[in-house]
Amino acid sequence: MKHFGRSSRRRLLQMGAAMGGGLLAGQQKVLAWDTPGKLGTPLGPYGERSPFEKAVRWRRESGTPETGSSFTPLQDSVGTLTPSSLHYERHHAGIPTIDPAKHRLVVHGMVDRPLSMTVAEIRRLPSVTRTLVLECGGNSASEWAARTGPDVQRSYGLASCSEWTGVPLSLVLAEVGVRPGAAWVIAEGADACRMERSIPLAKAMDDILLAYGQNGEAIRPAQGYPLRLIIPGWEGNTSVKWLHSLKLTDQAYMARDETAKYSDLMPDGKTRIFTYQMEAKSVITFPSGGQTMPGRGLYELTGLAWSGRGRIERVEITTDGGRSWVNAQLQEPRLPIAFTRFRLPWRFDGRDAVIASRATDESGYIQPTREALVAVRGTNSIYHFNGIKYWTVKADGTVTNVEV
Ligand SMILES: Nc1nc2c(c(=O)[nH]1)N[C@H]1C(S)=C(S)[C@@H](COP(=O)(O)O)O[C@H]1N2
Ligand SMILES: [Mo]
Repeated sequence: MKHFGRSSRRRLLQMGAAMGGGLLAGQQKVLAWDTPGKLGTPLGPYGERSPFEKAVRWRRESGTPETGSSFTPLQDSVGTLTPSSLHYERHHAGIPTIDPAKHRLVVHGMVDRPLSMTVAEIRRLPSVTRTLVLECGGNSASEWAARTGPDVQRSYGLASCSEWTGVPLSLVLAEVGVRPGAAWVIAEGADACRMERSIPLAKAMDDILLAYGQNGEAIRPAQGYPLRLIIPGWEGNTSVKWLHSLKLTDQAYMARDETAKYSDLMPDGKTRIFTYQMEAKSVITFPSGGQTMPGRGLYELTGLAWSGRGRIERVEITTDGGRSWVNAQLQEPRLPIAFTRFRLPWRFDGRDAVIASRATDESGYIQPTREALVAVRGTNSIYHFNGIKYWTVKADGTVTNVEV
């Protein structure tokens, strides 16, 4: 066990102690290595995963194949990053094929010096790199309904975490010279629907990225190649992909995706709009809906927590339906607005268990119960569900979604 850090070693010892020493009890001893005598496959120009690995995105079409969503298999994820090939996708008009040499970003409207820039020109500017979660405002929409999604992929998979590289938007805005009276930036994508969102100038001056890099290479076509907005902590819809226009205005556009969509009908008949902020949220990924426990014994219960407001401060776990809660271990470093992996040793003793996680972020915000959320927002909402998520582990080892 020499290769484990001191704290991991201590945890393994704790887990060992928790089950009376035999951490690997019941597993067969390896008597001899199976050493194949033939050469492996040759080197390759671009990597692929092992053919034994089968995790894939689950796709939901909304009318046509171009206008759907695909969901990250969170149940298969380890660590805190989402591989680019498994990043969730949400397209309103398919994935355009854009030649970066022909692409332009135009910054215009209430500015002193309008600019048209190539991607190469943007990449020459000082860049920053940040690991950030991107979550669709409609993630976990099924949780508002009485009959919830069957597994963590379908109910939580519209969230992924990547390392993004790009140029701060504030830098480009300083170059063009924002005119007095300008209060909004209207971002528009180059896809067939010309997706538009209105972004308050204060946020544009704060931490928005004109991103061209994802996990160490160019952004994938599905994620907005060659250029997209990355708006930290805000609903994914605002992070406009295939970005080709930024227009400074004194008013919001009231575009389709901020009025008809991505708005929340409240119980009193009024609609909340411009609900940009994503709140603290967490979910247990193992054990989770659709999985089957291989047997009784010691396991590591694990999952992901994140918050649009900053770092995750604490994740508590219940295995008795919410009667008692204990703190999970949090994987360091805990980056703001990024997936934080939590873990807890747990013994499945063959009795029904109702498990859930509850996250607290650095602002002190505590993830609410579904009931508390519904009491304020009713059940007309589609977006911004972040209630505590319960799974039932049945005596026979099957894991299901709790129906409310
Ligand atoms: N131009 C454009 N930008 C877009 C979209 C789109 O359809 N077109 N979808 C939005 C939505 S609803 C979300 S949740 C995120 C999804 O980003 P991803 O596909 O990289 O995960 O992009 C946003 N930006
Ligand atoms: Mo979205």
